[in-house]
Amino acid sequence: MCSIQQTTPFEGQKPGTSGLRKKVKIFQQPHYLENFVQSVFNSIGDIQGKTLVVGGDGRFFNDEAIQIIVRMAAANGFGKVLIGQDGILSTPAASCVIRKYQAFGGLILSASHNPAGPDEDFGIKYNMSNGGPAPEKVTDAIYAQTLSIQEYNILNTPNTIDLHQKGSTTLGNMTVEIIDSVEDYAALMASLFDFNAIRTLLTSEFRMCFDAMHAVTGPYAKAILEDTLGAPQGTVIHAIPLPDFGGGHPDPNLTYAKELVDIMYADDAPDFGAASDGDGDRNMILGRQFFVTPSDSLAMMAAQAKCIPAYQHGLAGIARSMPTSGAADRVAQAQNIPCYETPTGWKFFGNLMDAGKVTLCGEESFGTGSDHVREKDGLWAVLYWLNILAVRQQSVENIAHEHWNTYGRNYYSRHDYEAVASDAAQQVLQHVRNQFDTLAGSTIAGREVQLCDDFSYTDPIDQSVSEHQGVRILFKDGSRIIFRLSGTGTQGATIRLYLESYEADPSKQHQDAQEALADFIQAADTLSHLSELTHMDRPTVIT
Ligand code: VG1
Ligand code: CO
Repeated sequence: MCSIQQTTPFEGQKPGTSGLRKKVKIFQQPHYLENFVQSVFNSIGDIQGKTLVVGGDGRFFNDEAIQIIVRMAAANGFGKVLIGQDGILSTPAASCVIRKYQAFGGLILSASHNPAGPDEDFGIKYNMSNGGPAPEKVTDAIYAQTLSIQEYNILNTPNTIDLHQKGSTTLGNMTVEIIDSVEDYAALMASLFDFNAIRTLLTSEFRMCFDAMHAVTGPYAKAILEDTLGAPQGTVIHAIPLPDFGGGHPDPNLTYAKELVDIMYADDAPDFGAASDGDGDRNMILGRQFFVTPSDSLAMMAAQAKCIPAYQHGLAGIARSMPTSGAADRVAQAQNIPCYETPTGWKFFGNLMDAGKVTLCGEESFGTGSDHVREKDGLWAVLYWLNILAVRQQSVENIAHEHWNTYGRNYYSRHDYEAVASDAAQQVLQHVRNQFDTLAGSTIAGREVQLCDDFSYTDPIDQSVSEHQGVRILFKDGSRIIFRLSGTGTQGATIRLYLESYEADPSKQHQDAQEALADFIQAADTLSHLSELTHMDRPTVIT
């Protein structure tokens, strides 16, 4: 029944910031997915008899991909495959399941916040036995395999697995177990937070709205917020996962989660609003007519850790991705704990968490998480905020204002220029690099430049080095302008421009971020020639 299929390599199967993401049409080519999966299996050590977790965000092509992966897992000698019911596992739930059942690893099928459907995106990534995304040395090995692959193993059977029926079956010599997608994750959440306090809050006058954006978090949010914690039915909107996410763009930011933003800025707005992305690992936090910048959210969560049962004894340390603002660093300093700065992508946090060096991690891109799993976790962040609100009995806005008053405010914004021609995007970064020498010591928008560099990171645990992780202009007062190319897009290039300026004076902490950063925004364009080189006079998305 086991067959060896001849194949030839495909170009471009290089995992990016978070796995391999391509248009569905590319993944549907004969042998394309198979080549990548076999390359993973060839790169991760002895898999004989081991357990593999498989699940995805339910997007178009999810189920077909799972059927192929299961037949390949059986033919390659895995002993068992654990699959979320209906093929669904949010990214943090997959991480939870890998850890809980001590699986060898997992394949997560998602292109996260990218749109879904026959003409949109699909993605796949491999997570290790710690539940976290494979580090670069593994993704490099996978890529090398994709360039030389000649054959793959697949079970030659007309049988398909019923993904809906919970329980165990066999395929060849392998056990296939369909597990509840929500149960293990919900149990983990209950072990971290004060569910009684949150239930009291959610059954009081307090009102919240959670937008699942027709993506994977719907069933999780309904089960936990409505069924377990007593929030009224209807608290979770767009709760049913759809293969095309309802035609939307499941990216929880001010542009793509517009419906929620409108609800939260209306006169009768609820007290708390939140949204998650396609695969459930991102979160956006809103108070009534108030938006919490993700970098601030990380800092505020760290500052309030003692409110939360799981973190009441304090944090070992904090880690943030390089473009994330320095707000968390100030909290770490006050708590006398270390703060690490890593390249963009959750895979860089795994070693630090495994070594017990950090408890909380965050990215400016609406990602926050802790060592409870090895992925960022959208619903976890929402429960964390709810637990804070239940204990503090203050509004989100109040908590933010108090925080700024204590630590100062890091004004922050990210401007994305999407689907730019790749060579123009490279030119923008190169143009900035060419000025490194003259910029250092000069004054931009009234501030003195301390240093310019191409960010490079040496992992403190395994000493691996990652270079070219973003072009930085660092100012003496802690302000920063950063240019970076996205590693998750599937069309041309996306330039991300990150802007940050620190304000210690409480009387100046209540401006609109775009206004407070206006001179920086202008200066960034002048020195990079961004709008001229890309022919774009404004960003696609501003957060
Ligand atoms: C983006 C974000 C990054 C995040 C990554 C995966 O990457 O900037 O912080 O880790 O997406 O998130 P990039 O390379 O496009 O900037 V997810 O929720 O798409 O898995
Ligand atoms: Co995501």
